Amino acid sequence: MTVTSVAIADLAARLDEAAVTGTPIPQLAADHGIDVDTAYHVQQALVDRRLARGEHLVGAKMGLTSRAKMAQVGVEEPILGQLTDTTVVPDGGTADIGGLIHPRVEPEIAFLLDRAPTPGTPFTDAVRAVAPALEVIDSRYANFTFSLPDVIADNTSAALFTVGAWRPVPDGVDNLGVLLEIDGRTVQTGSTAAILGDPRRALAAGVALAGRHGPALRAGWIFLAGAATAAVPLAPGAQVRATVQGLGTASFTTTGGAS
Ligand code: OOG
Ligand code: MG
Repeated sequence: MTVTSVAIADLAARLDEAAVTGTPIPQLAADHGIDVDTAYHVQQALVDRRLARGEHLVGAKMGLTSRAKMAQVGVEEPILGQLTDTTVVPDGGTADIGGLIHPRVEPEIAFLLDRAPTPGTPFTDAVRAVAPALEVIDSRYANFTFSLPDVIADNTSAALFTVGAWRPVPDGVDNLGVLLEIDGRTVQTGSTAAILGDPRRALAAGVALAGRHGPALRAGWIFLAGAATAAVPLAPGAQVRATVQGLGTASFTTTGGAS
């Protein structure tokens, strides 16, 4: 089925409005014949609406790069999304989740891109620094339930993120312990080994997806490799902290209330 550019713009508008108003919507892909390729076009139209409102791209994110994440949402394929400046929460700062629908938080590892990586760029050439990170995801679909094209169109559920202090790239990033704490209690533990066996593979996968579906990754961008553990529901007034072994922590406190 051919999906017209009018239909793509309309679906992007629906997803955008769901995010802006904090109102969940039904899944779109099955009813509108949206395949993976078209879903990335919807994602681009959605992000373009935000850029037209003055937001700027600051990075890209992988999703569904670990078994724990795939199992949690029932989608078994890594996906690529886009990160804008208004979704950055400073490390140690306050994350306002009041306008979100059903936010969840997950621990991440972030890469700072030294140059625009292309297929075959060695990891140590592509990446200038690494950091622990937190991502708040918030599916715009009712019940946090979606198909692969649905979640791609919804910019991979991206909502907010925090990056801790950048560190030089350590000798290995492939087997670092990952911890997620809420209010001082450990709620998830894992290892970066869960991220495609080695989070460097997440960058390679992101480069490949960007090559097929754009936009190309850029020098200076932040790249989130995808959570090593399942995501955890997030309430207001929570103190949230991710630790990645050897890299330190990223943290925020939540305010607001789920609408
Ligand atoms: C999709 C986003 C997944 C990750 O790190 O795996 C993601 C979702 O779970 O809603 O960001
Ligand atoms: Mg994530």
